[in-house]
Amino acid sequence: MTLGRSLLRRHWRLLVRLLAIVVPFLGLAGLGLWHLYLDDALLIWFAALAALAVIAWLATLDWSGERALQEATPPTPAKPEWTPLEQQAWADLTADFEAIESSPPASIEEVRLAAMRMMETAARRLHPDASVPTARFTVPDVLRAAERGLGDLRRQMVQRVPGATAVRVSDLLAVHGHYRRHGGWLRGAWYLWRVARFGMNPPQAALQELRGVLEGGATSAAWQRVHGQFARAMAEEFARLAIDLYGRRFSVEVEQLQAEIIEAAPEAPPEVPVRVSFFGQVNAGKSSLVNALLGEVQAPVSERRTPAGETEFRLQSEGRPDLVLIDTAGLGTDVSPTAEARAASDARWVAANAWACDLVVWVASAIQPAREDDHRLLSALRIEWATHPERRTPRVLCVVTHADRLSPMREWQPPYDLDGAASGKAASIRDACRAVATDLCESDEPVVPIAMRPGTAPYNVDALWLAISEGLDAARQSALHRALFDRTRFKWGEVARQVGQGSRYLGKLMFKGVGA
Ligand SMILES: Nc1nc2c(ncn2[C@@H]2O[C@H](COP(=O)(O)OP(=O)(O)OP(=O)(O)O)[C@@H](O)[C@H]2O)c(=O)[nH]1
Ligand SMILES: [Mg+2]
Repeated sequence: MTLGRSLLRRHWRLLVRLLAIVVPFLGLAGLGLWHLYLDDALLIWFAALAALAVIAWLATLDWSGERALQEATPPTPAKPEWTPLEQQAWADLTADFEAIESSPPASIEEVRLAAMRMMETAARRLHPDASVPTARFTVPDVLRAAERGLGDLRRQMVQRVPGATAVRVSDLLAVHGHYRRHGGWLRGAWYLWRVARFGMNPPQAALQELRGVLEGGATSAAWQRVHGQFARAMAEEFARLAIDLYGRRFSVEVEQLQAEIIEAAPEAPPEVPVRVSFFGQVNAGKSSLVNALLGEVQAPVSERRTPAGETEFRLQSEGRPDLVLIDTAGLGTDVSPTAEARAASDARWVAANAWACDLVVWVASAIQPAREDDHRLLSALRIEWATHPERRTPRVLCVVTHADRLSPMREWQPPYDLDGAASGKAASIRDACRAVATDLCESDEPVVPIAMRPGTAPYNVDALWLAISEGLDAARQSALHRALFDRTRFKWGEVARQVGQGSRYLGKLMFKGVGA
């Protein structure tokens, strides 16, 4: 019902035009032109036809921009894997898409100008500080962009253009040649026929002429709309390429990256693993939480100690996502004497941790209500993330441990209904979660209560798995972007390899010739 209404609201002018064309002919079919003539109703019928033609013409007029508003194509959403900055570039380009749809470029020069304008918009947004932002790409990047653009175009043609794979260019040239040679004759014959039919049956000829005019108007309006939408689709495709180009997304092939990952760990799934960092105060329960997650799985895990002193565990198990769990050292051990020394140590901590993972699990103990360190460092992380919209930021998830140690202390009979909060324990757990949410979390970040009493099965780990899996898509995008970002940094080793291969190729050319 609503769909029908919205279609009617958007396309009522088209409907009026169609009715204006169709109704008189339906009338003709019912009554017959001859009867109209006999009943002296032919003039009335012509008058009705003229009135409908006027209505159809009025419907094509644009009253105070209302039509543009009603018929505007809804904006196409940005690609989910883009960074906030790339999403902004897409939003900037929306004005261009609308302009192109309402007046599509009519010449190659106009297409070139529109393309340059879009590239400039994307480049300025993605490289605001560069002196020549439009030149911020490498030659292999632009070749890769062209390869993808042309590949997409080929796919579209093969799928959507009838006869695209059967009709050769020579066939088209032959048709064009025939038309140029014989088109004049054909057009002349058509005009002759139109004059002749006036002699044979004047009312019918007049009707057919009128219908031609009306239909011509309707089809040209429809054609303009199709033309505009096609131009917009092309512009959007081009803009996607431009954003990927200036976002350096063509610098590394995802397939190449995956091949490297398989080479590094043949037994692992062929995707960039999502890195989950566990931060929190000393004794908050970070290591216990990592163990609780690892303890859930049957497969063995590999453990690795990083130079920074963290321990990384690769979690690989049937039915669980491929994750690297990073158990970090507790916060709050820094006893710097001065504010400057503390600020410097915070900055070092942020530099080491802000971009090292795709999901942050902030572990806060329900029985350690002093959270200044957590708040200060998490805020510092958020500031670092906000100042780099060109990168994908990790999601944050808060976990409240030691739920079993809340009052009443002696009671521990999970599971608890935290929404209903019937018992005193459930109310305490809920209050602890609210306190952590207020102290540390932003509105859309989940808070999961957990209890890991030594010697007993951990409570509520399933809810944590659920929260992790809900953020997993975003975390995967972030993992891929982090890997791409690391790979596009300048590397001396790669340059040395290229120099070696280039010199070997030159040597071959000089001593053996091209075919060697
Ligand atoms: N009762 C109870 N004890 C817990 C819970 N979580 C952790 N513990 C205990 O708290 C102590 C500290 O836990 P850890 O997991 O080592 O804490 P951590 O955050 O890794 O500490 P650091 O590595 O020193 O920063 C251990 O004795 C755990 O058994 C919990 O939910 N309930
Ligand atoms: Mg620990």
